[in-house]
Amino acid sequence: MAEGRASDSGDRHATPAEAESEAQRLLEGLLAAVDEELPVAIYTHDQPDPDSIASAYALQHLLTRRLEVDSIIAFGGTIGRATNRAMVELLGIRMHPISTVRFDEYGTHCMIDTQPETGNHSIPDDLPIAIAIDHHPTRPDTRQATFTDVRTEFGATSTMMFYYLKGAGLDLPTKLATALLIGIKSDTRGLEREASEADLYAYLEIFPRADLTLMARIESPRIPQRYFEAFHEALEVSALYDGVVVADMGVVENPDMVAEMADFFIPLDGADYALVMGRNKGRLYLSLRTRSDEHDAGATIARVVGETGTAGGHGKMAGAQINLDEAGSDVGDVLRRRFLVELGKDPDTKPQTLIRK
Ligand SMILES: [Mn+2]
Repeated sequence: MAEGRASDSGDRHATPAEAESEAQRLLEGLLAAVDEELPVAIYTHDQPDPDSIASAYALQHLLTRRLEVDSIIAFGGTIGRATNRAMVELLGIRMHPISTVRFDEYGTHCMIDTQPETGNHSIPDDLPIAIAIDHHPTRPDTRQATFTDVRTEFGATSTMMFYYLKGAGLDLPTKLATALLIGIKSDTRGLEREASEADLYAYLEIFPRADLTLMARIESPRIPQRYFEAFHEALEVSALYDGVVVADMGVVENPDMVAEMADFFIPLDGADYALVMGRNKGRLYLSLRTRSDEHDAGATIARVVGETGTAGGHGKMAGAQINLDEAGSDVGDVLRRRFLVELGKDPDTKPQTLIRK
C-alpha cells in the first residue's frame, strides 16, 4: 500500500463488536460534553448530504432521549439535491439555515460529519465546539472539541451514530432508521465504497426497521427541469483526458450540482477519475471521484488546491473550495492542469469531448 493512504479502503476493518464496545465506552464522554441548561445546536457541513442529515438527526434523538435537552439541526449552503430535499421533507427533519441561528442561545455546539478546520461548513471560527463526530481524516490542525470522535474506519457517520444509539439502549423509530439507512447507503454507495464490516452489520440491523417505500420515494424524487439543463451543460463542457473526466460547469445554481455531476461521470467506461468544478456565490467548488486505488481522492484534491483553498474527503470521493476573490480568472484551467500533473498525466494532452456534436 502506498504512503499517504491511511484513510482509504485498506483501513476499513472495523468490526461490529469493536464498534459497539467503542460506542459504549465513548457514550458517557459525549453526554458529559452537553450543557443541559440550554438548547443544543447540531451543525452539518455545507450542502448537507444524506449521511450528515441522518447522523445529525440521530444525535438529536440521542440527546433528546438521554438528556431531554432541546436541540436544533443547522446547515450552511443549500440543500440542493432533489433526493436530499425529499429526505428532509418526507422524514420531517427540521433543518435550519445557519444564517438564522443565534449562536448565544445554545449552550452546546456540535459538529457532525465535519470538523472545525475542514472549511466545508459555515460555523464561525471562534465558536467553542463541544462535540465533533466524523469519519473523515482528522485535520492535523483541528481545534480540539471537548469531545471528539473521529474514526476513519467507518464508511459513514451514520454508522457511528447507529452504534451510539445501540450503546445507549435506544430503539430506532422508523423515520430515524430510514434516515440512517439512506445515510449509510449513500456514503458507501450501497456498501460498495469504503464500507467496513461494521457498516454492513449496521445496515443489516437497521434494514428491517426502515420504511422501504418511503426510502424509495426519497431515492427517486421528482427532478426539476433546471436540473436537466445543468446536466446538459455539464455534458457539453466535459472532456476526457487519458482516463480522466474534467468538467468545468461555470456558474451553478447550487453547489451540490458539482458533486452530483462528479458522481454522474465516474461510471464512464475508461475513466478512473472525474473532476467537476462549478462557481456559486464567489466560490469555486471542486468535486473529485475516483475508481482507482492509485491516488487517494482526499490527498490529491488537497494538493491540487494547495494553500489557495480548503479541501476534504477520503479515498474515493473528495471536495474542495476556493474563494474566487483570491483566484485568477484562469483558475479553472490552472486547477485542471495541476490535477492532471498530480495524476502523472501530461497536462497538454488534447482531450476528447465526451459528446460528439
Ligand atoms: Mn459522511
